[in-house]
Amino acid sequence: LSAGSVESLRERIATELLAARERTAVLTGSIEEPDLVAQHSPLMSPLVWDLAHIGNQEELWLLRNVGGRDPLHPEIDPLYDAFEHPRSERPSLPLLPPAEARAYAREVRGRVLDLLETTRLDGTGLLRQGFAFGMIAQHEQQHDETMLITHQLRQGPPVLADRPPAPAPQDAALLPAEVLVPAGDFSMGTTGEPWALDNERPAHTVHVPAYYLDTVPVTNGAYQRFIDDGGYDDPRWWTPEGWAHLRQAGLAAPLFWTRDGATWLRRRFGTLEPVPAEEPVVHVCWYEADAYARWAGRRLPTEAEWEKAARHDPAAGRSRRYPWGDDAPTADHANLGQRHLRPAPAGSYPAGASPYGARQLMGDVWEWTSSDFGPYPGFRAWPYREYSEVFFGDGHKVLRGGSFGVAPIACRGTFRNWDYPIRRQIFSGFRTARDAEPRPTAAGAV
Ligand code: AVJ
Ligand code: FE
Repeated sequence: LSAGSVESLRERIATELLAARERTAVLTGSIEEPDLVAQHSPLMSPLVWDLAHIGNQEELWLLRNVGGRDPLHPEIDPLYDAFEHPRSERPSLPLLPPAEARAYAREVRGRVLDLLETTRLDGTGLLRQGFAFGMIAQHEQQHDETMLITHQLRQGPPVLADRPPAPAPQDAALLPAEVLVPAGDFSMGTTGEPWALDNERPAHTVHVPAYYLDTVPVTNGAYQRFIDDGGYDDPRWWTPEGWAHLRQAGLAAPLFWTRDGATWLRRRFGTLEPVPAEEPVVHVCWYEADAYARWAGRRLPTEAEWEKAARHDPAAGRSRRYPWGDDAPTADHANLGQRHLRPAPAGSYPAGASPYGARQLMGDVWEWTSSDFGPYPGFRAWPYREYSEVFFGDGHKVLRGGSFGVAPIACRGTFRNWDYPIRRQIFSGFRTARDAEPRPTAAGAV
């Protein structure tokens, strides 16, 4: 890196760390103390845990591993190690109270900004193009999305200021229902993206047979037709595991939906409102997405299909960072960064369309794929096994694209999220696909 680009990298890191901390302040500052220490769902940590965990990871990776500093408060490390205590146990731990958690995160950050001034950002390993700093800014933003999920699960009146919805799409009614992605190779994953995480690496060629993909995510209106058609009462559409889960958990509609006579209402950050038909459906589990797709005569896309639609540029014959190209997302490209507290109507963001014409692949809702979370060929756990490797082969399904609660720094065409197929407190939706050519049958005949 040239001296000039090292300096602009330093500035970019400082900006990203600040942006993450401002968002953390919104998520933890808008709420009363008892609500910071309470557990709002056994699936989530108390918000005050996320806050101190953010500071603790920052201290571990930047002050200790990069800076070689001694631990500030070694006795608190086990409290904030995500692998030491499951989320359901965290409220019973002797956690730092809110004022101390804030002071700790602030103390770490002050020292990190000093370290940033004196650190060589064009090193190797953790310091290759400032990787550790980028990883930590992403980590804070990932926990900010986690805290946003906790806000959504919390009962009681709203505390987050609602934001105006995204502008209504102009040409949604004119869009084709699906786009064709012709058969061919594409480059999946990345080797050169400086702040990509280990599970996105390395780049490798994948052949993808021709398929059709929904132009936009499945909407609430379309999902209501599945419900109205008895979709939750018909085992034909569900895998055996999905049907067993439906029965045991009593699934009848997306999470946060309630019926009021003939209308569906949803709870969104403390407000009960009619379900908007034109918005992508959110808060469905993988089993629901998979069942809807089968009911519609379709299927979920594989992870490779999703990524090819989002990144492959057929004219140039190469993969790009985002559906619209290589430039960082702006407010015209995608609904990201908690700018709106909801998905944007299907068909929004024409400037964010992919070369194949698919829209809203980035932002709005995480999209379930049919794929299990596993390593790419040549995967190497780095810099710690607990980010990805320990989750491989454990029944997690991959989600792609990112929700309205994902920050631009934590979103790329290669970014992989994962969760269990029963989970739906996350901002999860989906789109469907179908083969464009008949596939060989088991007998080998077409
Ligand atoms: C990538 C969202 C599954 O929250 O468990 C945060 C991100 N890893 N701290 C998670 C993460 C460590 C992770 N997900
Ligand atoms: Fe974490």
